[in-house]
Amino acid sequence: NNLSSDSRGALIVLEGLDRCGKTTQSSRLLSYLEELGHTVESWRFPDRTTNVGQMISSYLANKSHLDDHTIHLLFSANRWEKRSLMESKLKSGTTLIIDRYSYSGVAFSSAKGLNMEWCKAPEIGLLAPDLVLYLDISPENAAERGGYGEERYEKLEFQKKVAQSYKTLRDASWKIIDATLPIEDVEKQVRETVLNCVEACVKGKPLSELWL
Ligand code: Z5A
Repeated sequence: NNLSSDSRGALIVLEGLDRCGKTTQSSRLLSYLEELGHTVESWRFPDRTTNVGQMISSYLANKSHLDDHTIHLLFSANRWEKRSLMESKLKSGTTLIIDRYSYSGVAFSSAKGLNMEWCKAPEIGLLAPDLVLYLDISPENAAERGGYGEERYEKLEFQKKVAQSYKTLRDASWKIIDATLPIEDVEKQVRETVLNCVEACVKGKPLSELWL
């Protein structure tokens, strides 16, 4: 294609509590960017298809028990095993929409009481997102959506702690979106923010690394 050497895809991350609407918005954003002619892929972490991902999946389903530090490092390893593919996709012009990333890693593990700086350390050197979209919803509202499954973290009390961790973690660069609005209104805000970001990356905004 006609990409100049510096032109690339954007790394867009969606974060938020369980049931905030990440899956819904990822798939809508994917279709929207595709319709505009962009090359786009939608990914999610944990990637349960790898060997590490299967260990994580079994842990989340309460089929295995792991020390809190151990599972934290497995979540991080699951991102590291995708890092080089991520970089080559972005450099070849593919925009990646990612449902959960390092911020989930830090927010969920620190909500269990692990030290936040310790939690960030294994994420250093992973690719930094060009945009973090935080779908903001209170734990109570999210729980009302129903569909909390049987997985380990799907409990109101724990989600309250996660919400607190996200508050500590987020910075001014995050785009906070009111996730309690109707799906179409959330989508509209997501679209507006993402277009500027994709455009900057097409123009050659350099890739950077965590932890920023
Ligand atoms: N975890 C971790 O500890 N460390 C890490 O490093 C990583 C993750 C990466 C993985 O869960 C768990 O691993 C997760 C964090 C932890 N634990 N928790 N909790 P997952 O990725 O498999 O599950 P999830 O991310 O929590 O996703 P989810 O339950 O599928 O939720 P969602 O994708 O955000 O929401 P949704 O499926 O789009 O929507 C939920 C429902 O609400 C659905 O019925 C929608 O139709 C509805 N919805 C969506 N938007 C709206 C609006 N705007 N209004 C009304 N209703 C809506």
